[in-house]
Amino acid sequence: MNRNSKLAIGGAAAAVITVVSLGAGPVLANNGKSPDKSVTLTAVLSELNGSGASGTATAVVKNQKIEHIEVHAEGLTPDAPHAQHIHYGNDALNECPTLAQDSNRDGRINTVEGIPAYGPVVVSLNTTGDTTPASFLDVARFPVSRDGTFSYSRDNIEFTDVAGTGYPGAGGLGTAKQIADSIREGEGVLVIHGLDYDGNGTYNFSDPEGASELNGALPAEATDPAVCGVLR
Ligand SMILES: [Cu+2]
Repeated sequence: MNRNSKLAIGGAAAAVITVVSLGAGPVLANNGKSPDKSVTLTAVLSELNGSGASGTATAVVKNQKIEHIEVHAEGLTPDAPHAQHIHYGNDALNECPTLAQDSNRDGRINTVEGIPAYGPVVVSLNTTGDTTPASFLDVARFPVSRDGTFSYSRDNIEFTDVAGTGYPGAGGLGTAKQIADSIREGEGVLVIHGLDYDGNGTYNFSDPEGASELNGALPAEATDPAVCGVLR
């Protein structure tokens, strides 16, 4: 008995299997365009600078457009205009500021001091007309808080390229797509400005806060941030 017999696999040639690509590319959905990116963001707006104000915001963002946005706020300085914006910076914290950002330690966070936290303006939420950052202090086109309250809504606001948003290119330019992608990912910060620190009923230069660091033609009370919330 041959214990060492081996099973011979006689002479079978190795089969060569050739995989032939038929050239089928990836299946393109949506007629060859990339799929729409749509998201609904909400923000709870909390007071800054002891304003006592609060609010909520909701935004429906599709691709590079805000299809609809609503802002509701209360407890603001009555009968006064309130600049409001979406802030964002590629190199910002994408958060609301705290007293840690009060770089001159005067107890107020002015708009510029808040930029490391919330970034520059990328969308200006005016009531009519242009909504690019160029309109960020056009106080005639912002909501006025009757009795300290306002409700704002607007449709079809396009994102635009914005310089100074902290991207690596020249001037820190962010493209509309880069900025919109980040806003949809929850990095935009909604800020409402304007608070009457001393409660004398108006924004004025004679109060200790003086003129705005943004525009000497406006009192600081008109531009300091009053409420803030991250759009997530
Ligand atoms: Cu702002």
